[in-house]
Amino acid sequence: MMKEDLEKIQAEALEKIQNSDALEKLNEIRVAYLGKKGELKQVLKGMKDVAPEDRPKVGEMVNKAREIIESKLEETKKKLEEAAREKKLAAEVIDVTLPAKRIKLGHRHPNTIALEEVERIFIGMGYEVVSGPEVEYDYYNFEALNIPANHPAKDEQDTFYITNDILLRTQTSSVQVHEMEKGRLPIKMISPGRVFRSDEVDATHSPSFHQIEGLVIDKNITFSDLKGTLAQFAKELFGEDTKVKFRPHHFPFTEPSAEVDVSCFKCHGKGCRMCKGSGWIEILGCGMVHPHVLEMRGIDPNEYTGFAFGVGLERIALLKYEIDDMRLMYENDVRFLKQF
Ligand code: 2NM
Repeated sequence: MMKEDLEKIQAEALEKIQNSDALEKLNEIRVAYLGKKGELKQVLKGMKDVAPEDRPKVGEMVNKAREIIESKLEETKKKLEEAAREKKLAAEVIDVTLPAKRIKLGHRHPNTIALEEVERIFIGMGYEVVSGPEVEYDYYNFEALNIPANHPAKDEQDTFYITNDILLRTQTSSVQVHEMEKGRLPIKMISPGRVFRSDEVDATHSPSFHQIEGLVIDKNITFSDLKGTLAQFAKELFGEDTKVKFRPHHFPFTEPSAEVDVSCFKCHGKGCRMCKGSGWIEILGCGMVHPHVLEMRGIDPNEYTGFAFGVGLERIALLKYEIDDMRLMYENDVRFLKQF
């Protein structure tokens, strides 16, 4: 009788184990059959009705059934665990053919992009890139450039003085004076760098901005060389169909001097907001190096001549990238920078 009960319990347990599809269910089955109040314990409770001589045998049968159920539970548990692991691995498979995540790179400042573009153009024409000190003697910034003591540019309103004769350079021509001083000719250089002027901040002014000045000194350098050079520069910077226009101007360090306009690269001369309707945009100042400037550096103006030009880097960058406020250039807001 008891044997049949046991066999029935065992068969039932094994079937339930066989049909279970989750680890939690196995646990429920374990409790229901092998637990403190489980089916097998109930059988053992019925031992008191079993004849004493049969009790060891019944005990052995119960143990046997426990072992069988136990091992089936264990075996099924392993199977379910293995299945769960396979499922997890399948879900975690990496598809190496998927496109990679976009890598976020930093951005070059529009000033840097414009500088590298200008440098590339002049290096292509055989120029050397030279830098010099931002803190200068009055002599290199003004006097050697033929700017006399009473010149308005020397006013404290315009120039940051450190002492009476030491200042923050207002132009990078000072670098070119140092270069001429070395006495190595010919010279073919550009000097990009930071300059300082005591200006109020607004959409087109800053007390600290950047300039690129150029200087060529050799035998037989003429105004035609200057025109050809700047025409080529304008074409490379703003496009092949760009025209240049030279307007007479005055600088103390060049004679003759000119301001240069380029045909508007936006409207191609028709007139638009960018060129304020004129079709032309002013981009730089230039001229033939004043004989007095050469003489002061010990260069004989009868043997050597030269041309020079100066261009504002921010101005180029603002134009090229159509930025309408120079202040944006100094704020380093990533939302601004990442557009370039
Ligand atoms: C300009 C315009 C015209 C210039 C002159 C010199 C030097 F050193 F050779 F005399 N360097 N740069 C120059 C000439 C700069 O900036 C608007």
